Amino acid sequence: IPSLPYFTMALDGQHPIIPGFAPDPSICLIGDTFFLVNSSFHLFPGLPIYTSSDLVSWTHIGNAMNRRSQLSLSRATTWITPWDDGTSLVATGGLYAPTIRHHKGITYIICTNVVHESNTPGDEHSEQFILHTTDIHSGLWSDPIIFPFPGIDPSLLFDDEKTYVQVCKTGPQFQIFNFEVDIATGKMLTEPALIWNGWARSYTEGPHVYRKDGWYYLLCAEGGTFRHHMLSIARSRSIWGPFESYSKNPLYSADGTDHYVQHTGHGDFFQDQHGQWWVVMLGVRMAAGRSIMGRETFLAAVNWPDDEWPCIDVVPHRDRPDTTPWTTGRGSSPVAAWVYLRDPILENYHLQGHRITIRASPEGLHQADQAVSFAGQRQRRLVGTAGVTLCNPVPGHAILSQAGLTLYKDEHRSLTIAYDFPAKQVIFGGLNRSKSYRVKHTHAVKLEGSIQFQIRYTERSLGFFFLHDSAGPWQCMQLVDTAVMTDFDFTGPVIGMFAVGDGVEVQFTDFKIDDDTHSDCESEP
Ligand code: 6LW
Repeated sequence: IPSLPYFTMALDGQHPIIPGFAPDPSICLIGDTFFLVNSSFHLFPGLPIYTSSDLVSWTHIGNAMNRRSQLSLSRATTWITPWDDGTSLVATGGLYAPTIRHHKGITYIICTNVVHESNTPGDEHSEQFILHTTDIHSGLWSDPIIFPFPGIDPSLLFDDEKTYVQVCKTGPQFQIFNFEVDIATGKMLTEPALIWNGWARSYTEGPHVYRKDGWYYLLCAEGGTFRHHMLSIARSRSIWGPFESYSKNPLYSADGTDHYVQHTGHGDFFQDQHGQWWVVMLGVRMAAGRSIMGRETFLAAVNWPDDEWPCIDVVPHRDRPDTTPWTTGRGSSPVAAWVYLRDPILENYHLQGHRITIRASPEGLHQADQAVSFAGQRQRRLVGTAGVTLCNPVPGHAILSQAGLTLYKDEHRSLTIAYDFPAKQVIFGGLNRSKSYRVKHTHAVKLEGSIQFQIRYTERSLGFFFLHDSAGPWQCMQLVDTAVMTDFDFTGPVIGMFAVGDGVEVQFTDFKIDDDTHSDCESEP
């Protein structure tokens, strides 16, 4: 590995380069800039794009699925189903596992939209789609070219004049298929052919193919995306196989180790400007059974001598390393960071400067069938404070039922602190996957003027606070152990404002997230 200025501890595979709800990374180099994309499931805009020139400092520049007309996420709902070891899997539909590639001046993203037809687990279908842009900085992406294939995690290989799609066919067994595609139209030019069953033969997914030294290397994720997650690899002289599995598979896994970063897998290799190979992969930071940030993106160096198999170079840590290279997206576009749920009615939101107006929806956060009024941002730091001021709406608006601040994962799992207007009280509400954690606390407050809400978070706990009279002090409504929000799930925490009621406009100001200035109350239980 050459000694590059940016080859520091930051790149040891133990610090996320994209923290907080950043699974299934894919990356490509365009000129001197790296572009990285993640899955986004039920969030709109979808498919966040991050850039970096040194692999350490990352900027969230925008989102590829950024017009409501591109695709509907109305069935990006969440199922809770039994998982192999008696726990439950929290599976959210929507945008899964994109691949980003650049070819002849055009940047492509190929991805899957998983549509939960109903609220019954198993009742789903998936559609694959390709987006492209001729200027990735413009944020102007095409409408999707949609093609049916019963699977997930499509990838693209530009191979001389041909373009191939590799995709995981789901079913009782997950297998990797390959077919030739007309990249301009999405038309399949060959029948899909099975090219690999995987090494572990357990949830073999997330395929990417790389041409190197006359070989086609096929990298896959296996073992399911949680405890037994891994990367495995095979190679062939032909894209159609036969693929020979690496004798030292799994190529990388944290399973069975005591490393702080667990569930590592689903990755993408790439070369930097100097020819050095790297891998981006997903993982979770796990401390005492808690991994509140969801699946995040990690980077590690890859040693890949000519004609030999690659080797992923991770420096293991048992404890949380003290420093993190994340720069909280310095220079990131504030507009890029805002997310809504599924198919939002964008006219209901005015996010200008520090003033935010949200038109309340009749549906609350626990519903997913229609547009729910919510606007938030991904939690990026393990320790921080999110806060907002709720301005007293026009008096007499009894039809406004609740407005406040929430840490939201999906319609089954959220923690909220809000003002309940008809009941004239501050209300904390908490719901988790097993519904074992279902609490509600109220505190009578006659609202005159505004009220402030805060969520203070650490790796272990979440504190829900409010301040009515700005002279203080802050009052704590509830402290929550983060274990109640740690699940085998696909998504991650998003913190934002919500408003439930009948079309009333609610005014908020001064929304902040990941604030690291310490406040006067301790949030550790
Ligand atoms: C994704 C699959 C996976 O489609 O999780 O970790 C699924 N791997 O490849 C959902 O993100």
